Amino acid sequence: MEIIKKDFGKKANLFILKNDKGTELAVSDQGARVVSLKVLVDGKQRETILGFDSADEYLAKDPFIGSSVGRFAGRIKNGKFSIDGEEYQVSIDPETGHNLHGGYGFDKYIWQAAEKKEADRVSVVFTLESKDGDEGFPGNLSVAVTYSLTNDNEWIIHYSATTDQATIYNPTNHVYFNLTGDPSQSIDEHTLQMNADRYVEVDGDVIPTGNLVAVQGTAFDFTHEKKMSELFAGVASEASGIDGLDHPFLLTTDTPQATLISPDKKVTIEMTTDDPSVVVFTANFGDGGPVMRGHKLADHGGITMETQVPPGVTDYPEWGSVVIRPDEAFEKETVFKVVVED
Ligand code: G6D
Repeated sequence: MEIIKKDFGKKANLFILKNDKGTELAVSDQGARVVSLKVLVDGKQRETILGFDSADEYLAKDPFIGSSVGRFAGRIKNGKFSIDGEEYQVSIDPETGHNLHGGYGFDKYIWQAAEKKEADRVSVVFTLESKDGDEGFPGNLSVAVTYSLTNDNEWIIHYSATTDQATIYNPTNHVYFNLTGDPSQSIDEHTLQMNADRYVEVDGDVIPTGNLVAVQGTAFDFTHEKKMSELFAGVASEASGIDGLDHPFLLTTDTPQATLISPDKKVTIEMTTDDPSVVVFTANFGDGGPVMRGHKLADHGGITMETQVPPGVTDYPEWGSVVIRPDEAFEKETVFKVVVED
């Protein structure tokens, strides 16, 4: 296993982690993001995720693709939340009136990076200091996101954080999978299975309504393998009017909690997480997708698995806790295992 470091432009670096199976995971300190995950299929390298070729392109076209998201993944309604009875107002997007992905968030920064080699894995540890008052969030928050690649073809994301004041922290990674390797192909023919018994209903602004809906009998039932084309055909029945998925799913503890299979069935992603939910966003960009690696991104050209506490928890505290305190350690992990058919 090895790590190769390259210039990624804009003072950013690209780290290419290689394992003994010919798998390559490329990550950048710009946004502590994942840029590429290539596996060998029939002796040829196949890309499995969306990404751009330089730091510049991310900043110009879409800084969320593959990035670390923080301090809070998803939307905070009206940018308001409270901790121990004290109310906070964080920055809001003037167009929507809500905070999305922390506002001017972790995806925009160049993080510190340290390479690490161990017997069973190669890793890059990214760290960032978010100051008290950053986008209105309280507390000096020190965060670390470690990406590792193992010889079992596991891409492991480990999160840790400490704070000097009670604050909220709900990070995720915004990877989009497209297992065809071609961003101009939609994910229609991918198959998804999720051990999720309920989803969070959202309104037209993608704000949780407070209803947790049982998936059984709805278009959102992925408890058995289902083609994404079937979801897209059935999604009109859901109240929000969103053309695809942009919803949190509540996971059970049966692992792997999600399985995504390529149209040719040669590549499978198995997701296992400590988090209670996953936000699945099907890149519902219509004609508005960017040009990526020489191709225009198709509508539904990717699918995210944003593991996190469900957004909405700031209004519905019974959904979990995102508060971290000075005397508490914050640790969590998500694993995406790539299984390639021999
Ligand atoms: C997230 O839920 C959101 C989407 O609505 C947003 O467009 C995307 O990030 C960039 O998954």
